[in-house]
Amino acid sequence: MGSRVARLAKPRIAKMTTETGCTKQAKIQRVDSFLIRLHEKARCEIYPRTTDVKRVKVEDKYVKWAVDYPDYSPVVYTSEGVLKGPVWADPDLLTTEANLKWNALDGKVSRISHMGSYEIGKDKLPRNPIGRTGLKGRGCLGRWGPNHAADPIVTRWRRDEDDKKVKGEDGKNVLQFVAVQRRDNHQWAIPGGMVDPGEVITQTLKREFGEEAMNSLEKTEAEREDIEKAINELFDHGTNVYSGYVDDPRNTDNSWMETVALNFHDESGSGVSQIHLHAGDDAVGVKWMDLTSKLEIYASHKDFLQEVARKLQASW
Ligand code: RP5
Repeated sequence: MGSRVARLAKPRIAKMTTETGCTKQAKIQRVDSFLIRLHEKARCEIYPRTTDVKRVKVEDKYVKWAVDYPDYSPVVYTSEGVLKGPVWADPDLLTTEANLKWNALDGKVSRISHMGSYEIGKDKLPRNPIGRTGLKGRGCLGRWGPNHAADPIVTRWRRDEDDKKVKGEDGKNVLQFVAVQRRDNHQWAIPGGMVDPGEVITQTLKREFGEEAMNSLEKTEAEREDIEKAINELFDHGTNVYSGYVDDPRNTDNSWMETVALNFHDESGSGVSQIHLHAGDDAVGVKWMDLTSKLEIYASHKDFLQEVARKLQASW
């Protein structure tokens, strides 16, 4: 697909930050310069975790809702698992009535978007802030509207046997990040996860990193305490990288992923770098991976890593 980019309305990050109870260390700042591409992965033909659910093709020029597209007839799909109504899913608004509070904190569930106020269509369903995806319903996402996640980007400088920083082709030092291999599609990714209702972002970041990159769920209590201590130290100082829409292949016209991505950098190589990595929970692999423009990873994660490389003046 084309590489066109769209600059979006300034996100209402500050409001979101207080409502999700973000702690001081992980304070979110607005990222004005971040460019969001027209979604591409959110228009992938075969819907994830299915073999035969095909999105209707939406050409670049028809992605934006503002462009008239009277013939638009998206395929309708919500997975069986979501329709069974687990705790993390909303009622099915295509078959039942429910009074969900759009663009607001709805009990403990945040239906507030980092992208500003989203529209509600004539069908009374929230509209994806980037535009059409070729699929109506929730797919395999639980929430109508934004589904909030958090992404911990843990980095260190790549070093050689003599402990010297390794340089890339552009003469800049090479950064590495902790990457996990996702169980659902085997793609490499940042070890992020969904924010539970009422949970603060720092809790999500620590929990997901512990479960996916350190396998904390399968450790003894004593080992878990050690992991917790290491994670608490590591996650003490984070810098904001991005907050907003994610070009996730699971997105639909009415449900989409949003994230808050923070960078936890081990400058000296004596902190995180010493942590023993062990894949667990939703991850089947974990490793330190070089940041480079050649990376092929999940959703919009490459964009977040490029931003980290820019901030730390690393090779890309
Ligand atoms: C992506 O999905 C986010 O950036 C985050 O990494 C991830 C959260 O979903 P799960 O890993 O919990 O499936 O959009």
